[in-house]
Amino acid sequence: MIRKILIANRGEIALRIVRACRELGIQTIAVYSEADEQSLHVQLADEAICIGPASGAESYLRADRILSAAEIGDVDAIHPGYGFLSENSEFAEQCESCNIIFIGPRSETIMMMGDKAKARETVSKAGVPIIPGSDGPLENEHAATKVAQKIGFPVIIKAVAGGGGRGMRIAHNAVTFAKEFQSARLEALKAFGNGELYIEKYLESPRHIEFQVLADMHGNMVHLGERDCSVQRRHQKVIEESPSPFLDKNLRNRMGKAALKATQSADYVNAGTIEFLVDAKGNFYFIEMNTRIQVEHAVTEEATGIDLIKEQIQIASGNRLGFTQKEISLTKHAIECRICAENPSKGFIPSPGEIELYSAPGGHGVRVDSHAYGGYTVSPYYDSMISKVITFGRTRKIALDRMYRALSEYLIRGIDTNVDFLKAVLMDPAFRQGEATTSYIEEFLARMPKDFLDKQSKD
Ligand code: MV4
Repeated sequence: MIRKILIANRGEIALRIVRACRELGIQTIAVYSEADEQSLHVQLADEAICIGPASGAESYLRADRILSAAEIGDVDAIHPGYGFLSENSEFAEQCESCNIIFIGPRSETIMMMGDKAKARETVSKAGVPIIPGSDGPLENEHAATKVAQKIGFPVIIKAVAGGGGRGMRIAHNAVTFAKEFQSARLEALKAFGNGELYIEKYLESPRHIEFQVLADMHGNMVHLGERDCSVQRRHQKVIEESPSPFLDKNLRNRMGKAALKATQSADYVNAGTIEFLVDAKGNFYFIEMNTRIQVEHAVTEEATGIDLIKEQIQIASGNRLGFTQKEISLTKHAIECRICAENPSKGFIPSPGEIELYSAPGGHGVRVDSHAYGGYTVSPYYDSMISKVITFGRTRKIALDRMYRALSEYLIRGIDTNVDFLKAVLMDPAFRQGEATTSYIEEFLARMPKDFLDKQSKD
Protein backbone atom coordinates (compact mmCIF):
# COMPACT_ATOMS: atom_id res chain seq x y z
CA MET A 1 0.00 0.00 0.00
CA ILE A 2 1.38 3.42 -0.94
CA ARG A 3 0.19 6.09 1.54
CA LYS A 4 2.77 8.79 0.90
CA ILE A 5 4.95 9.74 -2.07
CA LEU A 6 7.98 12.03 -2.34
CA ILE A 7 8.10 13.84 -5.68
CA ALA A 8 11.73 14.14 -6.77
CA ASN A 9 11.15 16.82 -9.38
CA ARG A 10 9.95 20.37 -10.02
CA GLY A 11 7.81 22.38 -12.44
CA GLU A 12 4.73 21.12 -14.21
CA ILE A 13 5.53 17.41 -13.79
CA ALA A 14 5.80 17.78 -10.00
CA LEU A 15 2.41 19.48 -10.05
CA ARG A 16 1.00 16.77 -12.30
CA ILE A 17 2.09 14.09 -9.80
CA VAL A 18 0.63 16.06 -6.83
CA ARG A 19 -2.72 16.13 -8.67
CA ALA A 20 -2.75 12.37 -9.37
CA CYS A 21 -1.86 11.64 -5.73
CA ARG A 22 -4.68 13.90 -4.46
CA GLU A 23 -7.22 11.98 -6.49
CA LEU A 24 -5.85 8.68 -5.15
CA GLY A 25 -5.87 9.88 -1.53
CA ILE A 26 -2.08 9.67 -1.32
CA GLN A 27 -0.09 12.20 0.74
CA THR A 28 2.73 14.10 -1.02
CA ILE A 29 6.06 15.64 -0.11
CA ALA A 30 7.61 18.12 -2.50
CA VAL A 31 11.34 18.74 -2.54
CA TYR A 32 12.63 22.04 -3.86
CA SER A 33 15.72 24.14 -4.46
CA GLU A 34 16.19 27.64 -3.06
CA ALA A 35 15.14 29.01 -6.47
CA ASP A 36 11.81 27.16 -6.31
CA GLU A 37 10.55 28.29 -2.91
CA GLN A 38 7.61 30.10 -4.56
CA SER A 39 6.79 27.24 -6.92
CA LEU A 40 3.31 25.81 -7.22
CA HIS A 41 4.46 22.24 -6.56
CA VAL A 42 5.80 23.44 -3.19
CA GLN A 43 2.58 25.27 -2.37
CA LEU A 44 0.22 22.48 -3.44
CA ALA A 45 1.97 19.42 -1.95
CA ASP A 46 1.06 18.41 1.60
CA GLU A 47 4.63 19.01 2.81
CA ALA A 48 7.80 20.45 1.30
CA ILE A 49 11.51 20.10 2.07
CA CYS A 50 14.28 22.34 0.74
CA ILE A 51 17.17 20.24 -0.61
CA GLY A 52 19.73 22.85 -1.64
CA PRO A 53 20.75 25.75 -3.85
CA ALA A 54 19.33 26.54 -7.29
CA SER A 55 21.68 24.49 -9.43
CA GLY A 56 20.27 21.08 -10.30
CA ALA A 57 23.59 19.43 -9.43
CA GLU A 58 23.22 20.69 -5.85
CA SER A 59 19.50 19.94 -5.42
CA TYR A 60 17.29 17.84 -7.73
CA LEU A 61 20.23 15.66 -8.78
CA ARG A 62 21.39 14.98 -5.20
CA ALA A 63 20.21 11.42 -4.51
CA ASP A 64 21.58 11.58 -0.96
CA ARG A 65 19.54 14.67 -0.06
CA ILE A 66 16.39 13.33 -1.68
CA LEU A 67 16.74 10.01 0.18
CA SER A 68 17.26 11.93 3.47
CA ALA A 69 14.07 13.90 2.78
CA ALA A 70 12.31 10.60 2.07
CA GLU A 71 13.48 9.19 5.42
CA ILE A 72 12.42 12.33 7.31
CA GLY A 73 9.06 12.34 5.55
CA ASP A 74 8.55 8.61 6.09
CA VAL A 75 7.36 8.05 2.52
CA ASP A 76 6.52 4.70 0.93
CA ALA A 77 7.57 5.68 -2.58
CA ILE A 78 9.42 8.20 -4.73
CA HIS A 79 8.15 9.43 -8.10
CA PRO A 80 11.10 10.78 -10.13
CA GLY A 81 9.12 12.51 -12.93
CA TYR A 82 11.26 13.03 -16.05
CA GLY A 83 14.85 14.28 -16.35
CA PHE A 84 16.97 14.60 -13.19
CA LEU A 85 17.14 11.13 -11.49
CA SER A 86 14.37 9.46 -13.49
CA GLU A 87 16.69 7.23 -15.55
CA ASN A 88 19.46 6.85 -12.99
CA SER A 89 19.71 3.13 -12.20
CA GLU A 90 21.90 3.78 -9.15
CA PHE A 91 19.22 6.02 -7.64
CA ALA A 92 16.52 3.42 -8.31
CA GLU A 93 18.74 0.83 -6.62
CA GLN A 94 19.32 3.10 -3.60
CA CYS A 95 15.55 3.54 -3.24
CA GLU A 96 15.10 -0.24 -3.39
CA SER A 97 17.77 -0.80 -0.71
CA CYS A 98 16.14 1.84 1.54
CA ASN A 99 12.85 -0.07 1.19
CA ILE A 100 11.33 2.84 -0.70
CA ILE A 101 9.40 2.02 -3.87
CA PHE A 102 10.91 3.70 -6.94
CA ILE A 103 7.94 4.48 -9.20
CA GLY A 104 9.40 3.17 -12.44
CA PRO A 105 11.03 0.03 -13.78
CA ARG A 106 13.57 -2.10 -11.87
CA SER A 107 17.08 -0.62 -11.62
CA GLU A 108 18.51 -3.43 -13.84
CA THR A 109 16.03 -2.52 -16.57
CA ILE A 110 17.02 1.16 -16.41
CA MET A 111 20.68 0.16 -16.67
CA MET A 112 20.11 -2.22 -19.60
CA MET A 113 18.02 0.25 -21.62
CA GLY A 114 20.47 3.05 -20.70
CA ASP A 115 23.10 1.10 -22.66
CA LYS A 116 21.80 1.92 -26.13
CA ALA A 117 23.87 -0.81 -27.82
CA LYS A 118 22.64 -3.43 -25.34
CA ALA A 119 19.04 -2.23 -25.82
CA ARG A 120 19.43 -2.67 -29.61
CA GLU A 121 20.76 -6.18 -29.12
CA THR A 122 18.04 -7.15 -26.61
CA VAL A 123 15.05 -6.06 -28.67
CA SER A 124 16.58 -7.36 -31.90
CA LYS A 125 16.89 -10.87 -30.42
CA ALA A 126 13.16 -10.66 -29.66
CA GLY A 127 12.42 -9.97 -33.36
CA VAL A 128 12.00 -6.19 -33.24
CA PRO A 129 13.44 -4.49 -36.36
CA ILE A 130 16.54 -2.32 -35.78
CA ILE A 131 18.50 -0.15 -38.21
CA PRO A 132 21.46 -1.98 -39.81
CA GLY A 133 24.55 -1.11 -37.79
CA SER A 134 27.29 -2.37 -35.50
CA ASP A 135 26.86 -5.31 -33.13
CA GLY A 136 27.71 -3.67 -29.84
CA PRO A 137 30.29 -0.93 -29.16
CA LEU A 138 33.17 -0.36 -31.60
CA GLU A 139 36.79 -0.73 -30.41
CA ASN A 140 38.44 1.99 -32.51
CA GLU A 141 38.07 3.99 -35.73
CA HIS A 142 39.69 1.24 -37.83
CA ALA A 143 37.18 -1.40 -36.76
CA ALA A 144 34.39 1.19 -37.00
CA THR A 145 35.38 2.23 -40.54
CA LYS A 146 35.18 -1.40 -41.67
CA VAL A 147 31.64 -1.72 -40.28
CA ALA A 148 30.66 1.65 -41.79
CA GLN A 149 31.90 0.56 -45.22
CA LYS A 150 29.98 -2.69 -44.92
CA ILE A 151 26.65 -1.01 -44.07
CA GLY A 152 27.31 1.86 -46.50
CA PHE A 153 27.41 5.63 -46.03
CA PRO A 154 25.91 7.83 -44.70
CA VAL A 155 26.15 6.46 -41.16
CA ILE A 156 25.28 7.98 -37.80
CA ILE A 157 27.65 7.66 -34.83
CA LYS A 158 25.90 7.39 -31.46
CA ALA A 159 27.08 7.18 -27.85
CA VAL A 160 26.26 3.93 -26.02
CA ALA A 161 25.53 6.02 -22.90
CA GLY A 162 23.78 8.76 -24.89
CA GLY A 163 20.22 8.88 -26.13
CA GLY A 164 17.88 11.68 -27.03
CA GLY A 165 20.22 12.91 -29.74
CA ARG A 166 23.11 14.18 -27.64
CA GLY A 167 26.55 13.80 -29.17
CA MET A 168 25.43 12.21 -32.43
CA ARG A 169 27.52 12.61 -35.62
CA ILE A 170 26.67 11.95 -39.22
CA ALA A 171 29.45 10.76 -41.57
CA HIS A 172 29.06 10.74 -45.36
CA ASN A 173 32.29 8.96 -46.32
CA ALA A 174 35.25 7.02 -44.89
CA VAL A 175 37.52 10.11 -44.83
CA THR A 176 35.29 12.22 -42.61
CA PHE A 177 34.18 9.14 -40.66
CA ALA A 178 37.47 8.52 -38.78
CA LYS A 179 37.65 12.17 -37.71
CA GLU A 180 33.99 12.28 -36.64
CA PHE A 181 34.41 9.01 -34.75
CA GLN A 182 37.32 10.34 -32.71
CA SER A 183 35.63 13.62 -31.83
CA ALA A 184 32.39 11.79 -30.96
CA ARG A 185 34.41 9.58 -28.58
CA LEU A 186 35.93 12.59 -26.78
CA GLU A 187 32.53 14.27 -26.57
CA ALA A 188 30.86 11.12 -25.19
CA LEU A 189 33.64 10.69 -22.61
CA LYS A 190 33.20 14.28 -21.47
CA ALA A 191 29.38 14.24 -21.44
CA PHE A 192 28.68 10.73 -20.07
CA GLY A 193 32.01 9.51 -18.63
CA ASN A 194 31.76 6.68 -21.18
CA GLY A 195 33.30 6.98 -24.64
CA GLU A 196 31.76 3.83 -26.12
CA LEU A 197 30.20 4.36 -29.56
CA TYR A 198 28.08 2.39 -32.01
CA ILE A 199 26.96 3.15 -35.53
CA GLU A 200 23.83 2.80 -37.62
CA LYS A 201 22.94 3.45 -41.23
CA TYR A 202 21.76 7.08 -41.33
CA LEU A 203 18.12 7.51 -42.32
CA GLU A 204 17.39 10.77 -44.15
CA SER A 205 14.41 12.74 -42.73
CA PRO A 206 12.59 9.94 -40.89
CA ARG A 207 9.51 10.38 -38.76
CA HIS A 208 10.00 10.01 -35.02
CA ILE A 209 7.11 7.93 -33.71
CA GLU A 210 7.03 6.46 -30.21
CA PHE A 211 4.71 3.97 -28.51
CA GLN A 212 3.56 4.32 -24.91
CA VAL A 213 3.52 1.04 -22.99
CA LEU A 214 2.35 -0.02 -19.54
CA ALA A 215 3.35 -3.29 -17.87
CA ASP A 216 2.40 -4.60 -14.43
CA MET A 217 4.34 -6.93 -12.10
CA HIS A 218 2.15 -9.89 -13.11
CA GLY A 219 3.24 -10.10 -16.74
CA ASN A 220 0.36 -8.08 -18.22
CA MET A 221 1.27 -5.42 -20.74
CA VAL A 222 -0.49 -3.07 -23.13
CA HIS A 223 0.47 -0.35 -25.57
CA LEU A 224 -1.47 2.90 -25.71
CA GLY A 225 -0.80 3.72 -29.32
CA GLU A 226 1.72 6.18 -30.67
CA ARG A 227 2.81 9.77 -30.41
CA ASP A 228 4.25 11.47 -33.47
CA CYS A 229 7.14 13.61 -32.23
CA SER A 230 8.65 14.49 -35.59
CA VAL A 231 8.36 18.25 -35.03
CA GLN A 232 11.57 18.91 -33.12
CA ARG A 233 14.38 21.45 -33.12
CA ARG A 234 17.88 20.48 -32.00
CA HIS A 235 16.55 17.31 -30.33
CA GLN A 236 13.95 19.29 -28.37
CA LYS A 237 10.42 18.25 -29.22
CA VAL A 238 8.18 21.19 -30.04
CA ILE A 239 4.82 19.65 -31.02
CA GLU A 240 3.60 16.10 -30.36
CA GLU A 241 0.37 14.41 -31.39
CA SER A 242 -1.59 11.20 -31.21
CA PRO A 243 -2.59 9.46 -33.41
CA SER A 244 0.21 10.05 -35.92
CA PRO A 245 -1.14 11.44 -39.22
CA PHE A 246 1.24 8.99 -40.96
CA LEU A 247 0.07 5.65 -39.49
CA ASP A 248 -2.83 3.59 -40.74
CA LYS A 249 -4.51 0.86 -38.72
CA ASN A 250 -2.29 -1.86 -40.13
CA LEU A 251 1.02 -0.10 -39.46
CA ARG A 252 -0.19 0.91 -35.97
CA ASN A 253 -0.98 -2.73 -35.21
CA ARG A 254 2.39 -3.97 -36.44
CA MET A 255 4.33 -1.26 -34.58
CA GLY A 256 2.25 -1.81 -31.43
CA LYS A 257 3.09 -5.52 -31.55
CA ALA A 258 6.80 -4.69 -31.97
CA ALA A 259 6.61 -2.25 -29.04
CA LEU A 260 5.15 -5.00 -26.86
CA LYS A 261 7.86 -7.45 -27.99
CA ALA A 262 10.50 -4.89 -26.96
CA THR A 263 8.74 -4.39 -23.60
CA GLN A 264 8.56 -8.14 -23.05
CA SER A 265 12.22 -8.64 -24.00
CA ALA A 266 13.25 -6.42 -21.08
CA ASP A 267 10.81 -8.05 -18.65
CA TYR A 268 9.64 -4.46 -18.24
CA VAL A 269 7.48 -3.13 -15.40
CA ASN A 270 5.73 0.31 -15.19
CA ALA A 271 5.34 2.98 -17.91
CA GLY A 272 7.83 3.20 -20.76
CA THR A 273 8.20 4.46 -24.30
CA ILE A 274 9.52 2.62 -27.33
CA GLU A 275 11.01 5.07 -29.85
CA PHE A 276 10.94 4.20 -33.54
CA LEU A 277 12.17 5.91 -36.67
CA VAL A 278 9.83 5.45 -39.62
CA ASP A 279 10.91 6.00 -43.23
CA ALA A 280 8.77 7.35 -46.09
CA LYS A 281 7.81 3.82 -47.16
CA GLY A 282 6.53 2.92 -43.69
CA ASN A 283 9.50 0.76 -42.67
CA PHE A 284 9.98 1.16 -38.92
CA TYR A 285 13.00 0.57 -36.69
CA PHE A 286 13.50 0.58 -32.91
CA ILE A 287 16.04 3.20 -31.79
CA GLU A 288 15.76 3.34 -28.00
CA MET A 289 13.47 2.85 -25.01
CA ASN A 290 12.79 5.60 -22.48
CA THR A 291 12.27 4.13 -19.02
CA ARG A 292 10.43 7.14 -17.56
CA ILE A 293 7.18 9.08 -17.93
CA GLN A 294 7.75 11.67 -20.66
CA VAL A 295 6.90 15.34 -21.10
CA GLU A 296 4.43 14.44 -23.86
CA HIS A 297 2.55 11.77 -21.87
CA ALA A 298 -0.53 14.04 -21.70
CA VAL A 299 -1.11 13.57 -25.44
CA THR A 300 -1.67 9.85 -24.89
CA GLU A 301 -3.82 10.57 -21.83
CA GLU A 302 -6.19 12.78 -23.83
CA ALA A 303 -6.25 10.46 -26.87
CA THR A 304 -7.00 7.32 -24.80
CA GLY A 305 -8.66 8.72 -21.65
CA ILE A 306 -6.15 6.87 -19.42
CA ASP A 307 -4.36 8.65 -16.54
CA LEU A 308 -0.76 7.48 -16.93
CA ILE A 309 0.51 8.83 -13.61
CA LYS A 310 -2.22 7.00 -11.71
CA GLU A 311 -1.39 3.85 -13.66
CA GLN A 312 2.29 4.21 -12.73
CA ILE A 313 1.33 4.41 -9.04
CA GLN A 314 -1.10 1.47 -9.30
CA ILE A 315 1.57 -0.65 -10.99
CA ALA A 316 4.18 0.31 -8.36
CA SER A 317 1.65 -0.71 -5.68
CA GLY A 318 1.59 -4.21 -7.18
CA ASN A 319 -1.88 -3.92 -8.71
CA ARG A 320 -2.85 -5.54 -11.98
CA LEU A 321 -3.58 -3.42 -15.06
CA GLY A 322 -7.26 -2.53 -15.03
CA PHE A 323 -7.73 -3.02 -18.78
CA THR A 324 -6.71 -5.24 -21.68
CA GLN A 325 -5.37 -4.27 -25.11
CA LYS A 326 -8.82 -4.69 -26.68
CA GLU A 327 -10.25 -2.02 -24.35
CA ILE A 328 -7.72 0.64 -25.40
CA SER A 329 -8.11 2.86 -28.44
CA LEU A 330 -7.12 6.29 -29.65
CA THR A 331 -10.66 7.64 -29.50
CA LYS A 332 -9.64 11.29 -29.75
CA HIS A 333 -7.00 13.24 -31.62
CA ALA A 334 -4.72 15.13 -29.22
CA ILE A 335 -1.93 17.64 -29.88
CA GLU A 336 0.55 19.26 -27.52
CA CYS A 337 2.59 22.44 -27.91
CA ARG A 338 5.43 23.23 -25.53
CA ILE A 339 5.45 26.89 -24.50
CA CYS A 340 8.99 27.98 -23.68
CA ALA A 341 10.53 31.14 -22.23
CA GLU A 342 12.77 31.79 -25.23
CA ASN A 343 13.28 34.22 -28.09
CA PRO A 344 12.86 32.67 -31.58
CA SER A 345 14.31 35.78 -33.30
CA LYS A 346 17.54 35.42 -31.29
CA GLY A 347 18.19 31.79 -32.13
CA PHE A 348 15.67 30.61 -29.52
CA ILE A 349 17.88 31.76 -26.62
CA PRO A 350 16.29 31.30 -23.19
CA SER A 351 14.39 34.28 -21.79
CA PRO A 352 14.25 33.82 -18.01
CA GLY A 353 12.83 36.48 -15.68
CA GLU A 354 9.65 37.51 -13.96
CA ILE A 355 6.37 36.74 -15.70
CA GLU A 356 4.44 39.97 -15.15
CA LEU A 357 1.18 38.70 -16.53
CA TYR A 358 0.14 35.11 -17.20
CA SER A 359 -3.23 33.98 -18.45
CA ALA A 360 -3.53 30.52 -20.01
CA PRO A 361 -6.12 29.26 -22.50
CA GLY A 362 -9.12 27.18 -21.48
CA GLY A 363 -12.51 26.05 -22.70
CA HIS A 364 -13.76 22.92 -24.44
CA GLY A 365 -11.08 20.41 -25.43
CA VAL A 366 -8.16 22.33 -23.92
CA ARG A 367 -5.80 21.14 -21.16
CA VAL A 368 -2.96 23.21 -19.76
CA ASP A 369 -0.25 21.65 -17.57
CA SER A 370 1.85 24.46 -16.14
CA HIS A 371 3.52 25.66 -13.00
CA ALA A 372 3.52 29.30 -14.19
CA TYR A 373 1.49 32.18 -12.74
CA GLY A 374 1.60 35.99 -12.84
CA GLY A 375 4.49 37.10 -10.64
CA TYR A 376 6.36 33.80 -11.03
CA THR A 377 10.03 34.11 -11.94
CA VAL A 378 11.41 31.73 -14.58
CA SER A 379 14.83 30.62 -13.29
CA PRO A 380 17.80 30.44 -15.66
CA TYR A 381 18.89 27.24 -13.87
CA TYR A 382 16.29 24.90 -15.38
CA ASP A 383 14.82 24.21 -18.78
CA SER A 384 12.78 26.92 -20.39
CA MET A 385 9.43 25.13 -20.72
CA ILE A 386 6.78 27.08 -18.78
CA SER A 387 3.54 25.56 -20.03
CA LYS A 388 2.18 22.66 -22.05
CA VAL A 389 -1.07 23.11 -23.88
CA ILE A 390 -2.91 20.03 -25.10
CA THR A 391 -5.97 20.31 -27.31
CA PHE A 392 -8.14 17.38 -28.31
CA GLY A 393 -11.23 16.55 -30.27
CA ARG A 394 -12.88 14.00 -32.53
CA THR A 395 -10.66 14.73 -35.54
CA ARG A 396 -7.18 16.08 -36.26
CA LYS A 397 -8.70 19.18 -37.85
CA ILE A 398 -10.73 19.95 -34.71
CA ALA A 399 -7.65 19.52 -32.52
CA LEU A 400 -5.50 21.71 -34.82
CA ASP A 401 -8.07 24.52 -35.10
CA ARG A 402 -8.55 24.33 -31.34
CA MET A 403 -4.77 24.57 -30.81
CA TYR A 404 -4.54 27.73 -32.91
CA ARG A 405 -7.42 29.20 -30.90
CA ALA A 406 -5.80 28.15 -27.59
CA LEU A 407 -2.38 29.60 -28.53
CA SER A 408 -4.12 32.89 -29.39
CA GLU A 409 -5.49 33.07 -25.84
CA TYR A 410 -2.11 33.03 -24.06
CA LEU A 411 -1.37 36.37 -22.40
CA ILE A 412 2.24 36.33 -21.24
CA ARG A 413 4.13 39.54 -20.43
CA GLY A 414 7.61 40.14 -19.02
CA ILE A 415 9.43 37.35 -20.86
CA ASP A 416 9.69 36.27 -24.51
CA THR A 417 7.99 33.07 -25.60
CA ASN A 418 7.64 30.85 -28.68
CA VAL A 419 3.82 31.20 -28.81
CA ASP A 420 3.76 33.16 -32.10
CA PHE A 421 6.28 30.78 -33.64
CA LEU A 422 4.00 27.85 -32.75
CA LYS A 423 1.03 29.67 -34.30
CA ALA A 424 2.97 30.08 -37.54
CA VAL A 425 3.71 26.33 -37.60
CA LEU A 426 0.03 25.56 -36.89
CA MET A 427 -0.92 27.64 -39.97
CA ASP A 428 1.68 26.01 -42.23
CA PRO A 429 0.07 23.83 -44.94
CA ALA A 430 2.83 21.18 -44.78
CA PHE A 431 2.31 20.70 -41.05
CA ARG A 432 -1.48 20.76 -41.39
CA GLN A 433 -1.31 18.11 -44.08
CA GLY A 434 0.62 15.82 -41.74
CA GLU A 435 3.80 15.89 -43.82
CA ALA A 436 6.26 16.78 -41.03
CA THR A 437 9.40 14.66 -40.66
CA THR A 438 12.30 15.28 -38.26
CA SER A 439 13.68 17.82 -40.80
CA TYR A 440 10.47 19.86 -40.69
CA ILE A 441 11.46 22.81 -38.44
CA GLU A 442 14.76 23.36 -40.23
CA GLU A 443 13.01 23.31 -43.61
CA PHE A 444 10.21 25.54 -42.32
CA LEU A 445 12.68 28.17 -41.07
CA ALA A 446 14.68 28.00 -44.32
CA ARG A 447 11.68 28.74 -46.51
CA MET A 448 10.27 31.59 -44.39
CA PRO A 449 11.21 35.22 -45.20
CA LYS A 450 14.40 36.44 -43.46
CA ASP A 451 12.51 38.83 -41.16
CA PHE A 452 9.87 36.26 -40.23
CA LEU A 453 11.24 35.61 -36.75
CA ASP A 454 11.66 39.34 -35.98
CA LYS A 455 7.97 39.84 -36.66
CA GLN A 456 7.25 36.90 -34.36
CA SER A 457 8.73 38.52 -31.28
CA LYS A 458 6.73 41.77 -31.61
CA ASP A 459 3.58 42.01 -29.52
C1 MV4 B 1 18.82 8.54 -36.14
C2 MV4 B 1 18.54 9.35 -37.26
C3 MV4 B 1 18.75 8.85 -38.51
N1 MV4 B 1 19.26 7.62 -38.67
N2 MV4 B 1 19.32 7.31 -36.37
C4 MV4 B 1 17.77 11.77 -32.76
C5 MV4 B 1 17.15 11.53 -31.44
C6 MV4 B 1 17.56 10.17 -31.06
N3 MV4 B 1 16.60 9.56 -30.20
C7 MV4 B 1 17.72 9.46 -32.36
N4 MV4 B 1 17.90 10.49 -33.36
C8 MV4 B 1 18.12 10.18 -34.65
N5 MV4 B 1 18.62 8.95 -34.90
C9 MV4 B 1 19.52 6.87 -37.59
N6 MV4 B 1 20.02 5.64 -37.78
C10 MV4 B 1 18.03 10.62 -37.03
C11 MV4 B 1 17.85 11.05 -35.72
C12 MV4 B 1 17.40 12.40 -35.59
C13 MV4 B 1 18.31 13.46 -35.77
C14 MV4 B 1 19.65 13.23 -35.99
C15 MV4 B 1 20.55 14.27 -36.17
C16 MV4 B 1 20.07 15.60 -36.12
C17 MV4 B 1 18.73 15.85 -35.86
C18 MV4 B 1 17.83 14.78 -35.68
C19 MV4 B 1 16.49 15.04 -35.43
C20 MV4 B 1 15.64 13.99 -35.24
C21 MV4 B 1 16.09 12.67 -35.33
